[in-house]
Amino acid sequence: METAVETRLAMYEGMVRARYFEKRAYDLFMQGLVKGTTHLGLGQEAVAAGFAVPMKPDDMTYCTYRGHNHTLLRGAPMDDLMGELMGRSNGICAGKGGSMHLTDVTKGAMGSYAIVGAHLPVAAGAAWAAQYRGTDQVSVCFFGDGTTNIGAFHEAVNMAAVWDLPVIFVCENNLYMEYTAIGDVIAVEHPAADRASAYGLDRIIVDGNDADAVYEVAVASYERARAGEGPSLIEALTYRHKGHSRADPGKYRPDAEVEEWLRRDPIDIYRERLTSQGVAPGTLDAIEAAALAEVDAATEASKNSPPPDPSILMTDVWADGGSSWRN
Ligand SMILES: Cc1ncc(C[n+]2csc(CCOP(=O)(O)OP(=O)(O)O)c2C)c(N)n1
Ligand SMILES: [Mg+2]
Repeated sequence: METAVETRLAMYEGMVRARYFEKRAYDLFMQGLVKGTTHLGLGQEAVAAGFAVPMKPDDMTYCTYRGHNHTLLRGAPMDDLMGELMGRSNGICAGKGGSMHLTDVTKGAMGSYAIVGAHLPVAAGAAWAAQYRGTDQVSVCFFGDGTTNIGAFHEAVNMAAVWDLPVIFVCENNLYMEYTAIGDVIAVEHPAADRASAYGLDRIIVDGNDADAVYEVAVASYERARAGEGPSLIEALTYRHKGHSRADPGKYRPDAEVEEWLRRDPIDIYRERLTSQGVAPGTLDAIEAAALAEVDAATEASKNSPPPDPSILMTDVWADGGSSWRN
């Protein structure tokens, strides 16, 4: 079935908002205004848009430290995300979490996890809760290619398959871990897809720079999960435009490879496709201008917000809002 133009414009808007947000985050990092480290998903926006747009509001997203785009696209307010990156009190976690810990439970953004692989069993557990309660929610878990060499990946995928859990495991294969190419440390070509059969799952590979293609596999996996047919393991082929984190120039990557992937920019590809199919360029220009204005406003709001007061240091440490569990 043809995807509605409103849906496709929502994906374009999501990708552009994520792109501008992260470009600004990079600039602010270089100015010393973003504290701690940052891991940008520049170049990987089509994966975030293709999965987030068809989700229902109470579905759950679990992502990694490279999770700005996923959290933003679930509907977390941009001001609050920018404030969090800058360690300000307007931040989504009151400035106490930073770039690697973006969370907005009210929007189903169930956290960004910095320990590689740790969130896969958590996402499977959330899916188990949804199955037990009969809520019809799906749990969507994003992770990188390198994560497929972590034990928790195999434990979570196996358990999810055995129990038919409504969880979608999405491997964003950007070809690299921190500084090591995934191809140097696995015996198969496709880190997630080539392991799927070990858990009785289909081998699914999608062009992660094509929002329409991602959307299609996302919708199919959600339908399958909601029908009680169990998990999906999807490998999305993509590339990060920048280095692993902070100011890493990513020099371990061959120039020709970087250039090739820059030519396959998911936003450029989608803009060209939409206009060639009859969307007025002015419509897309307006989306871009609005996104830039939103980023400017979020930057200003966050610059004007004070750092968190030291008195909140021990609040929100545990689910009851306090820290008494430590005693
Ligand atoms: C258990 C664990 N081991 C090592 C690290 C250090 N580390 C952080 S990111 C990363 C690479 C992960 O690569 P991948 O899964 O491909 O994700 P990407 O960064 O490419 O999105 C490593 C080794 C960590 N955070 N957690
Ligand atoms: Mg990777």
